[in-house]
Amino acid sequence: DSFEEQYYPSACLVMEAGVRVLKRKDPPFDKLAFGRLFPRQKLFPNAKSIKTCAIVSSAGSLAGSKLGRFIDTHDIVMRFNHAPTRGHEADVGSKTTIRVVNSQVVTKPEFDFAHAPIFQNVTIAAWDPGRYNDTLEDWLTSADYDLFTNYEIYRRLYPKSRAFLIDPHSVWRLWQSLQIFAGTRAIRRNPPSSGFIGLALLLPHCAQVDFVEYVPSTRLNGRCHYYSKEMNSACTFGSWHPLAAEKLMALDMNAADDMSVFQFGILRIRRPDQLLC
Ligand code: NCC
Repeated sequence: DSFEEQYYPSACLVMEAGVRVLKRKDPPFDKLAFGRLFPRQKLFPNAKSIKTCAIVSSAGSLAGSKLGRFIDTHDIVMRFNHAPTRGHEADVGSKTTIRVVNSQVVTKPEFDFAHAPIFQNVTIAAWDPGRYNDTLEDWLTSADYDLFTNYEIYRRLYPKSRAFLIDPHSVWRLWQSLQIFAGTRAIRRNPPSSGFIGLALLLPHCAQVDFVEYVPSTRLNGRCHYYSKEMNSACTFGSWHPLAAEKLMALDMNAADDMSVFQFGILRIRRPDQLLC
């Protein structure tokens, strides 16, 4: 096989995973009372007016970046888990449109998902991988962390909230896309990180995504998060999630120059033209 035949744009692979939120009409939820908890709205109601999006990783090297103002200029700003903005505005901005949260954050008492202000007045996309190849029925009883209980509490407390569950099958399809990209190099048999899931969820809605401090810049400082003092390089390079492969794939999709990526810490990913895929 020639090289030409084997090459397929990474952004197309990510789009084809079709990362999505569950809807009321999706079987088996169309027949289950639980499915009526899903919001009727779309994930992004004003889809047509979205031009630029920013994804803010939680990386320690955002500390001192002064990227806050740049981040806040985007139409949509995505953040992860319980990553705060308060007290860090200069570096990470203050606007939050959507939070992608993992099922530990929904479940563990210390995050107080149903009441903490950080999870209010933003769109929530919560995910749990379940087991590879499980059906959605299985997932309801076999999630890694039972996110359903607190999701229900949250939705009943705030019926107007925009809190969605990510289709776990689509998370595993994204893992498969990552494996196709990695080729013969083996990747971890664990789901992608919230960061990569967030990118795949956002890209279909956004012509241009600026992913901040995902591929590490020269500010790399060994810290896990910008909001804590914990030192742990595994947060950046991965131990459980196939994080290094995700970042190589994201870099493969990048359209910005090296100065932007490695000095400023901004990766620019364009939604691929349908003709390209
Ligand atoms: O740390 P976490 O990730 O919340 O970070 C969100 C996303 O930012 C990117 N990141 C983070 C740190 C870093 N140094 N470099 C990065 O690129 C990653 O893309 C990451 O996904 C998660 O993905 O949900 C994760 O969640 C934490 C943890 O559960 C939550 O923060 C709640 O405490 C996981 N850590 C542990 O379970 C100990 C982490 O593995 C993945």
